[in-house]
Amino acid sequence: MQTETMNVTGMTCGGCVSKVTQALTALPGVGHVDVSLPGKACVDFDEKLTSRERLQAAVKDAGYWVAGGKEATASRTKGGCCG
Ligand SMILES: [Cu+2]
Repeated sequence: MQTETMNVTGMTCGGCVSKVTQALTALPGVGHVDVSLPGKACVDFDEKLTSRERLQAAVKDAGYWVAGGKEATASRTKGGCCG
C-alpha cells in the first residue's frame, strides 16, 4: 500500500467532500480515504491495482481539480456539488 496526499481544489462543503471520497473509494485497490476541507485528500492505495494518475482522474471526473496535476492550471468548467 502507498499513501498519496493530494491538494484538491474546488471543494466548498461537506457534500463536495463526500463526492470526492466516493469517487476515490470506487477505484480498485483503494483502501482508506480521508478527504477534508478546504482541499486535502489522503488516499491509501495498492500501487499494483491503481495509480496516482487514476486517483487524480477520479477527482477530476467528480468535478474537482488536483493541484500539481497536469491540468491544475486549466480553467474549471464545472465543480462543486452545489453549482
Ligand atoms: Cu459542495
